[in-house]
Amino acid sequence: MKIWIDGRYCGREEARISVFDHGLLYGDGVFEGIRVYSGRVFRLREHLERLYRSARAILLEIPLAPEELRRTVTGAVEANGAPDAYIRLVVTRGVGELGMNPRLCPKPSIILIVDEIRFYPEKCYADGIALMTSSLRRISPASYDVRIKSLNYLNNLLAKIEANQAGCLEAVLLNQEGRVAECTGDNIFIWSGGTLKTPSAADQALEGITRAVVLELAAAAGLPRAEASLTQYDLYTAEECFLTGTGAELMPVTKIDGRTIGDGTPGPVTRRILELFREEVRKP
Ligand code: PXG
Repeated sequence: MKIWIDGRYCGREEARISVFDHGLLYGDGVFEGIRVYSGRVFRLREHLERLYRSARAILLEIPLAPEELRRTVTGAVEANGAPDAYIRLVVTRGVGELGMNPRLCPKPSIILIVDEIRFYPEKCYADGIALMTSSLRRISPASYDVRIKSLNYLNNLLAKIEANQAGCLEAVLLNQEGRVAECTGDNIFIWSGGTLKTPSAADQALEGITRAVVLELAAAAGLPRAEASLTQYDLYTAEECFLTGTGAELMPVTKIDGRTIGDGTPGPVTRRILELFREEVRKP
C-alpha cells in the first residue's frame, strides 16, 4: 500500500489529516476511484478530467497541474508495485477554521491511496446479485449537479443501508420524476428488445467511466445501444440487467424487488460484455 498526502509518502499508521480539514467537517471535496490492471492505470485521463471538472464545479482549485497529478498517480502506482490495485484520489477543501465558508481554507489537500479493494464476493460475478429499489430518490439537480463526484455521499449511503437491511447488495435510486437513475455506486444497464439501454445524465446518472467503456465495447461488438429513460417496469421486464463501476466492474443482476430478471442467471449479452470488459482492461 502507498499513501501520498500533499507531497509526502507516509505509512498507513502515519497517514493522517487534520480534524480541521473541511473534507471531514463538511464533506467539502471531490474524489475519484480508479483501478490499476496489469500495472497500468485504467482510463487515467478520463478520471483526471472528471476530477478537475468536479473541482471546477465547486470552485476548488487543485493545487497541482493535471500533468503533475498524473505523474504523481503513476509514481505512486509504481512505488506500490502490485500489478492490480485500487486508487482513491481525494481532493479536499483543506484545513481551515471552523465554519462552513470555503474561504476559511487557504489551501486544498490532495490525498492519494493505492491499495486493494473488493466490492463484491467473486461468486456474485457468476451468479448475479439481487437489487431493491430504494425509498430514497437521487438528489435533485435543483440541489446540485450529480455529475460532481463530491465527498457528499449521504444519500447514497442511506440507500446502501436500506439495501443492507433488506439483505440486498445494492439499491436502485430513482430520480425525482421516478425514472431510474443508477445504483449507490454503480451505473445500471438493461438488455431489452435487442437494445442495450442505460439512463443518461439527464436522468441523474453519474457519467461513469466504466459505463462509457461498456458503451464503446457494445458499439465495437455491433450491439444496438441507447441512453434511455427507464422506469421500474423496464427493469422488471428486462431480459438482462447488469451494473458497471470502477469498484463493481461489471456485475450481473438476476433479481430486482423480488422479481426474477430473465431466467434468473446472468444472460448471454451480460456474459459477452463481461468477457470483452475483462479483455479490455488487460490490453497493453
Ligand atoms: N454512480 C455513482 C454514484 C458512483 O459513485 C459510479 C456510478 C460508477 O462510475 P465509474 O466512473 O467508477 O464507472 C460511481 C463510482 C468507492 C468507490 O470507493 C465509488 C465509486 C467508484 C469507485 C470506488 O466507494 N463510485
